[in-house]
Amino acid sequence: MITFFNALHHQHQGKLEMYRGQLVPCFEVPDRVEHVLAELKKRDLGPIRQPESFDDSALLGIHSQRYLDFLRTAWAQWVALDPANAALDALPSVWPVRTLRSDVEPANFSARMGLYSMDAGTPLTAGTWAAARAGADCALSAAKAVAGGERAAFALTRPPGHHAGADFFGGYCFLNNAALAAQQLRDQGVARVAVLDIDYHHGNGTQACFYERADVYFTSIHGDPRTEYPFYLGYADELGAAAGLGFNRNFPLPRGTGFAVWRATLQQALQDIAGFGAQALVVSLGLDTFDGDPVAGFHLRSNDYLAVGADIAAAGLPTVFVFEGGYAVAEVGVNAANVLHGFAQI
Ligand code: Q9C
Ligand code: ZN
Repeated sequence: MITFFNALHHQHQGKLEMYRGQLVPCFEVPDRVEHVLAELKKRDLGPIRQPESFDDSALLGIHSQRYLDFLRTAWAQWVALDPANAALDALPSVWPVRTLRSDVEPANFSARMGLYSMDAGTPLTAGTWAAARAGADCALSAAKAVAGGERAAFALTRPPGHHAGADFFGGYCFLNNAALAAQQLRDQGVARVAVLDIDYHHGNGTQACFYERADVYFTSIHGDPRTEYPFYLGYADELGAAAGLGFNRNFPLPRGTGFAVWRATLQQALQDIAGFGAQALVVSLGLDTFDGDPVAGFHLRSNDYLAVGADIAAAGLPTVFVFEGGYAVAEVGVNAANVLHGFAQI
């Protein structure tokens, strides 16, 4: 397995996120991928490389031009408002909800932040664009390697991606790395691609990208959105629409779910992926299903992740793993490496 590592990831370093009426320290920290990298180096899981640079056309298969233009220039606009802003992160505080217009792009910076976001928990920082852009290159490189005949590749990057939509950020995500990988596999000639999202949180962004498409199947196992972020998507009755009807399946599970039920659900999702006739698989690899995760509520243990990897390998598909959530920083390296190790042993 080849790992594509985002050496620029630390350029995205949020300070505070809004949570229950307070600004609290960000959970999505650079140390997360450093722990994964350190653990990969201890094991014999294959080479660790820098990604290839893709041009923006690879992003435009998933994201809108105006969103990319905003992300690329947002920090400069924020600092232009007041030079003192350079010491702060930018957070949105107003959104175009129902009855308000999202087709117009106001000149006001705060209004534009709200237009292109879904929550106030995702700070935009000086290096956000550089980090997210290089992370997308990791996901695209991993997909290209797998399309080219590698059995598996791992995009080791942050910020994560699966909450980001075609034209919005949120849930600590800016560019949807898993969606970009799936689209890249399609562009490289793979006819049927499945995305399996095993982050604790529903991959609303990825689902939305492919909701009306029959060529990319999306399935997700996650905390029930009635109580868990992202709240407004991820329910069992979301089956796809138009040409995509029947190509989307969600498995919301109650907060508190343990490995036995979670694993049986994984088996069902993998059976569905086989039934779809997938020729390649993208795994949104969140490790926030871990028992000790500070923002989530499932109870998987470190050893369980070996079995997760083995179960995914048993599907027998060329596989791109994309790093997503997982906020128990001291354990996230072992947990991620266990999935990849379990996969590689089959
Ligand atoms: N105080 C990913 O795992 N809300 N995103 C958490 C914590 C947002 C998680 C509240 C969770 C987003 C990629
Ligand atoms: Zn998550």
